[in-house]
Amino acid sequence: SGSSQRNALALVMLFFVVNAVAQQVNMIPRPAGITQGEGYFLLDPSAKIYIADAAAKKTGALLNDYIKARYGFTLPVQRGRGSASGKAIIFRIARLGPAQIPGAYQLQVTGKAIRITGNDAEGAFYGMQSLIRLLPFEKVSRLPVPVVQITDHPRFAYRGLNLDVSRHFFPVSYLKRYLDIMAAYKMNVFHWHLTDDQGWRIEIKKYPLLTQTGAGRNGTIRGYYPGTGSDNSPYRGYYTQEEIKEVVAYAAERYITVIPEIEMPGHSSAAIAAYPSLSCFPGRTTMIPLNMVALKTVQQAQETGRKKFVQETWGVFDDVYCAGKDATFAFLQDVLDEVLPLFPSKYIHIGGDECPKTNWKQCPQCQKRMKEEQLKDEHALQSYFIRRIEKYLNSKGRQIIGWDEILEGGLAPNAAVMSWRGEQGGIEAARQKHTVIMTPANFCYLNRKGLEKEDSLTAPALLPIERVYQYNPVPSSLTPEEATYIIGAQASVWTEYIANAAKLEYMLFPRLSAMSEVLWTDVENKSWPDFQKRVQYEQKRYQWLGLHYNQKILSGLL
Ligand code: TNX
Repeated sequence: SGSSQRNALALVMLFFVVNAVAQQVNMIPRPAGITQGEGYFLLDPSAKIYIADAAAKKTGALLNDYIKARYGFTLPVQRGRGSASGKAIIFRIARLGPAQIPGAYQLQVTGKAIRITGNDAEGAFYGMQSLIRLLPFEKVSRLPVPVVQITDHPRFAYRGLNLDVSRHFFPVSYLKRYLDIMAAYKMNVFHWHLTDDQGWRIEIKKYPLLTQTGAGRNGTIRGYYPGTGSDNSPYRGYYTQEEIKEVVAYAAERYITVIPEIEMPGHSSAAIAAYPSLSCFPGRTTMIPLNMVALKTVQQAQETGRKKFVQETWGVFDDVYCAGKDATFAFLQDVLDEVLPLFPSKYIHIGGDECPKTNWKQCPQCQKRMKEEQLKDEHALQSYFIRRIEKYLNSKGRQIIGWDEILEGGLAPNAAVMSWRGEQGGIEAARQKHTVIMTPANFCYLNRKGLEKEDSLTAPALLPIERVYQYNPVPSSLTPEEATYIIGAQASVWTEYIANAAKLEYMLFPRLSAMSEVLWTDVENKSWPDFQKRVQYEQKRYQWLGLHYNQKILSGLL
């Protein structure tokens, strides 16, 4: 009969799916311990999700959301520890081992039940993410989950990824996807680069021009953005405070902390375009790097009679916040007063990188400040600037992160350092007993090209996937005591040449898969040859999730 033929067909298909399972325990980042058994748990709509501990409730719901979105059915969710009869996925929270590492979990799959035990709520979440990795890349209604026992924990507490939304803007809908991607790779800090020379992207109610003027660029410079998708057209975008809250809440459900970056004293052209009095020289045209495009920008500015403008070219600009005026600090404190309630993070990133001292050298008010404060040079003035902001943020119960330039002229007393110009800044900060996050450009900057021959215009320096994979955020020159100051590392992606989500993902993958293992997996469990095999399989996952990726990097590994 037709129905028995269909049954037979279903069995044959199941056989193929189940056979595929044999190689399917293919985890990135690689877990601390993994033992694969025989057979599988058949996940179908008859299974139930049990929440033994209320703290795992949202995680259970997120698993259900995933199953619904990818396979089209949902499971009943109830409180409790599961029943003897029937298929069960059980979420528990229980102390795992003496080390009590935040985020540790166990995932146990038997023929009858799937048990996810988190050391804490985030551990249960990572156990759920690992379970998702065991599900097939095919829309079926009976999902064979291989029998396996996984015991796992993260290596670092800070597992970061940034996004530069100033050079190019990414809407909230995409940020949610970005956060989902991060969660799938067990990353837990989203560093949101919200302000820069080419755009101010966060609504500040007290200073409406920051977004009215600072969130747009004219796009009149012909042909300067080849390959970025935004050639020659006006460009605008910012997040309302409501949208920011939405992103922070979405991240929190995925155990991701959002750290905002408000850049100072440099990279501040967009703010200065909105409020020229923030500059040492409000009446002067912003100086820009000397190349043809820059000259055009100056001409254009002169023609329109405007002295200050949101930058249309990439680079480092001389017009920075004036360190001599108290009004600069009043402005920044007002801005931070609106930023803090939106972001519950312990840390606030205040930038501090690439601040030319050209204006400060010529500015009478800056020179006066230096005399009064007995600052020996402009680096000391920058240090004064950062310390003053630090003091303000500390008084509000927060701590600052700054790029490694904040070491110059003396580190603010409680500052954490993000080391980007290599590892030296991080090493020095750790020796001074300051918290460090490593993101050295030559290992962690995924906006750099992944292959010698790139298909699209991309930052010129080369960062091959093997170098990303082999990166160890704890430099061997540190003593074990000093090494405790390295709380983690970050993959960074700057968007000068990344105008849309497809390009962004193409730059991230497969190298972000490698980076996730740098952040999560203990050194002794890492293996480049083994990773090369797993990342080939990962390709199917990229396709299943609709992620763009650089296929040539993967074929280059074969
Ligand atoms: C340097 S990384 C910068 C960014 C650029 C990046 C890539 C850092 C602290 N500063 O402003 O986007 O290089 O060009």
